[in-house]
Amino acid sequence: MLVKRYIAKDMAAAMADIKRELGSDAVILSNQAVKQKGIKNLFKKPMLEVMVAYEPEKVPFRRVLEQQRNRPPANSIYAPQIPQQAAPQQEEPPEPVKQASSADAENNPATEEKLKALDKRLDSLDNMISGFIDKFQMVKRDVTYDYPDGIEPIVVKLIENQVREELAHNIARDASAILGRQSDATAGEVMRQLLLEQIGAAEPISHKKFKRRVVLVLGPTGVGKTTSIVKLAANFSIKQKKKVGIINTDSYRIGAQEQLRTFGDILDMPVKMIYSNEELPDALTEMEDRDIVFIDTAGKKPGDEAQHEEILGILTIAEPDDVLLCVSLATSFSSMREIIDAYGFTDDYRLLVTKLDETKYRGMLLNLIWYAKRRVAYVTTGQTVPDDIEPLDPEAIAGELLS
Ligand SMILES: Nc1nc2c(ncn2[C@@H]2O[C@H](COP(=O)(O)OP(=O)(O)O)[C@@H](O)[C@H]2O)c(=O)[nH]1
Ligand SMILES: [Mg+2]
Repeated sequence: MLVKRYIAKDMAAAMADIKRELGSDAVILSNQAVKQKGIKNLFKKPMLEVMVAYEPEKVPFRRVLEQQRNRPPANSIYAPQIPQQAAPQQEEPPEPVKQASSADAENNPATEEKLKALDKRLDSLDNMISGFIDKFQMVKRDVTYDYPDGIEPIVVKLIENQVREELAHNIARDASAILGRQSDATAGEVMRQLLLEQIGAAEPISHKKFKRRVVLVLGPTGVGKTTSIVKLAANFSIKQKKKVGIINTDSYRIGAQEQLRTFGDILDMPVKMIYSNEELPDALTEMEDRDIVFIDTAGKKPGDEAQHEEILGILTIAEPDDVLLCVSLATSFSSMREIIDAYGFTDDYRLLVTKLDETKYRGMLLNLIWYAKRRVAYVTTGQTVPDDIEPLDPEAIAGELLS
């Protein structure tokens, strides 16, 4: 990764330069106003300095050649640092070679798709292996469990649906105790009731009249935060006729900003991009007339200290009414645990569980609720905006777990 400095008159000009030069994958590291040196600049407006990180291999080859040939654009004073490995000596691009280079591979959408598919298969393998281990342990311990009639097949079913073994047995033990006291109850009924208790009631966003609601959405990269915000924003504005606004604090991916702006235009709602927490109070003031304001955030690696600080800053400034932690169900239990642990510092949140369509195992949802000890606000079931989102339906989930 290389870092490059841009100086421009404002953020819009800087972004235009960055996008033209480095493409949509460039990541903004920081921005600050800078006074230019020299007496002639003494009374001029300060310029904006933007630091950008980028992968040289992701800068399209054509752009590297253009950078070599062209002068810097008029509104940015930067020193082009053309990376050695990306800058060929010859003027013309070389003849295409049969074997694709790794840089080509990274830019090739088909290869990216393949990598994503591979990632998914690894996650599903991880889930399958955990399931086998659970089942194996279940068989091993079978002899030591002495459940009343009808409980054991349900425990097996739950484990087949990828409910953690420990959790399935906890529920079975509670059910056994209840059945010991109430002889007229059936095992199926009691287990279903205990599952419903474990799943908990849905807690979607509840908007009250004359009070603006601020909803902060957190979670790792790629889980579906932005897509879910767009789905919710569309539902609230189209179906419930609410005035909705979106503040995007994810200034890292330029492509993602464009995606949100496009949706904002289609839905005719304000979308405000901010580049640091200092801009948040003004952005919130601008959206004072809205019924609901969604704050989208950047996802970073679990345990990232800078992210921790940034989120704490947003929590303090925005004082959100709802904090939703986005977790994808198409993840292994160990990854889920890592995410929940990483966001432990935000004490009062609910879950927004995405990608239910990517796994048939509803046990993962139960495991997540059990480990996080939080209620679920919404689940998402696909990529279609605005349809593929709904408040959690505990009855339906319990039904699927028992089928
Ligand atoms: N299959 C499926 N894909 C989803 C769902 N929600 C989001 N996605 C996809 O996940 C990818 C990342 O979504 P995005 O909203 O950009 O994630 P963010 O980085 O958390 O903001 C996009 O390709 C979305 O279309 C879902 O419920 N099901
Ligand atoms: Mg996003």
